[in-house]
Amino acid sequence: MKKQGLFITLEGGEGAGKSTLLDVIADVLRKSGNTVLVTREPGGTKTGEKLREILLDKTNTKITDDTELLVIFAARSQHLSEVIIPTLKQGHIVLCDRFTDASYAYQGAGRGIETNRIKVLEDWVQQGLTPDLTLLFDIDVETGLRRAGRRGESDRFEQEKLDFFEKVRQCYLQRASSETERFKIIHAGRSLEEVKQQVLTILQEHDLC
Ligand code: Z5A
Repeated sequence: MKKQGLFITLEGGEGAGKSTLLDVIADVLRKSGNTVLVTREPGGTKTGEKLREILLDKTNTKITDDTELLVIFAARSQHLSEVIIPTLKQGHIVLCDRFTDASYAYQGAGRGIETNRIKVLEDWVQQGLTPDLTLLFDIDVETGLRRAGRRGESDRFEQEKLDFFEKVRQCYLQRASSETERFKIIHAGRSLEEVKQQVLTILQEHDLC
């Protein structure tokens, strides 16, 4: 696919502060004259949001790991066709809360699905399209879960044990160390002001503000 826009993704474990920073980043980018589409995964389309409800519903106790992965990629396929690719083709910025790195971290490392099976779906659905920049909000698992817990009721993923989230974190860090150009790590355990400053520095380094 030929694209002219910029595809930025935000990744990280529970309570890392992605959603909090999403609006801040969009604001900064818009003030610098960019047109920005803010979206999320799973979700981002009418169909995708319905699939998200199924995925996060903690009463769905019988969803198998493979079903979970396939539903996530079904939502992603719709999201790419309906929203992400057309927006990039218009030359705009797509700012997406989670994308395929999350599938490797949660379904791969967390659930134990083989990486090459995820890669097959990635190649099929994305046809070579990958994020240009990924901000990884890294936080120690216990602090992140404590923060997320303050929001109230937990979803199906948040029912998992500490060990699951530790595997997710290590997978993200490992992916970041193998793709240092694309990934920028944010030390998300720090104060909100410090986290914002780290993000602004990265955006400046990329001539985005
Ligand atoms: N998932 C998957 O398994 N595979 C995939 O391929 C994809 C997703 C795409 C939904 O994602 C779930 O989907 C997710 C993985 C799975 N698992 N879960 N759970 P989500 O992104 O919508 O939900 P989330 O990961 O649970 O996001 P989150 O817990 O909301 O994290 P966050 O957005 O990074 O955190 P936040 O809401 O911005 O902040 C949490 C709290 O901390 C909040 O009260 C803030 O005010 C506070 N906060 C934020 N920053 C700070 C600082 N710096 N200091 C102090 N307090 C702070």
